[in-house]
Amino acid sequence: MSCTKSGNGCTNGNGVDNNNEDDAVEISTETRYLDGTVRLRNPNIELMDQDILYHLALGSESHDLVEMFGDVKFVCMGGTPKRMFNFAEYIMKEIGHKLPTGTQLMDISQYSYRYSMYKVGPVLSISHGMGAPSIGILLHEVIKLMYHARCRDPVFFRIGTCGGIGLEGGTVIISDNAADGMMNKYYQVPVLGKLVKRPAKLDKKLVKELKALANPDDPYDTVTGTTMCADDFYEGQGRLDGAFCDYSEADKMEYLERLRSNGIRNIEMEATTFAALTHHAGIKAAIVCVALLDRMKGDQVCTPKEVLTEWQLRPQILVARYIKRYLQTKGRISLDGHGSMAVKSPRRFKLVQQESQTFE
Ligand code: R2B
Ligand code: URA
Repeated sequence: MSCTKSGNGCTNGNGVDNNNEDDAVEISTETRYLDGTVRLRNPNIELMDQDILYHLALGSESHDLVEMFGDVKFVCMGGTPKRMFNFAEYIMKEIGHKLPTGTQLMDISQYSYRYSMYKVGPVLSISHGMGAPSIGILLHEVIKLMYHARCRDPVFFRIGTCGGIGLEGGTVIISDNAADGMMNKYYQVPVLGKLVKRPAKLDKKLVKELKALANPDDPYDTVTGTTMCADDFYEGQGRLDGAFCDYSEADKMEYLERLRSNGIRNIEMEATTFAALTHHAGIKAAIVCVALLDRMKGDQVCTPKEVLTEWQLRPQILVARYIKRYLQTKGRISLDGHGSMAVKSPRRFKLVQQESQTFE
């Protein structure tokens, strides 16, 4: 592989530019080597003699990450392990990927007991849990995984659920922007006692491509719009049914109307973190969610389970169309030669598994 690893290209990432409406993520030499492999914006990693991806139960010296993950092109994330297992099975059928006889899908991160990860040819399907801290930790480790595995120009998707704003349950929303509960289009996180703000930007070209894949015959609407990311399901989303509520229904409706008039079409809990960290890493990314209810009409999720299960397939269907179309145009609907558990050092392999297993 022709990738050079000299230079660090590290930036502090403090600058925020809300007005730049570039269509695509900037893929610069800071975040890419010439061959398209991921370049980390952290000079420390290549100086370490091993990098333990603790919450994934993987390590750069215990596992042969190039052999295991080098062919990954799409990383799909969603909240729950079950949904992401189902997605792995679904995408396997869609892209015609065959498992060797006598084998089955395995949760690669099972010994972490934190996230679940399945690999189906060029697709990784990973659960991210709920909220910014959970998806943030995962993104740090998955971006490093892309680097160690020398994946080329990977594309990330979040396949999720949300509350719609003036959109009925079952509607699919492709996020073209992400904003927090104060309508700031950035993700902010305290680092060394200072608030670091990172622009929460999504790839507008990818949004258009996804929207174009919505089929007029789909028995539901697919729309684009700004997604609000809350740090809480109840008060943070203006619900009246949490354990606490110090505002009236009129206050709630006034807030939701304000969101709606600012182009916000749905509320969930990971959009700004996902958009900001992928953007900072120069990774093309998109968020596709299904609304479980219209928040203008209520707060409780009371749609029957079977209906919710069908609705949750809808973002998966759209993302699968994108992946299939990509693989068809590249003439590789299924790839061989990568993907089984490849141990580099049995001693370190055992240690990484034990460490991930033992500690909280
Ligand atoms: C959507 O659903 C979850 C809360 O129920 C949260 O992870 C999200 O973004
Ligand atoms: N997930 C959320 O975060 N909010 C909702 O209203 C529904 C799903």
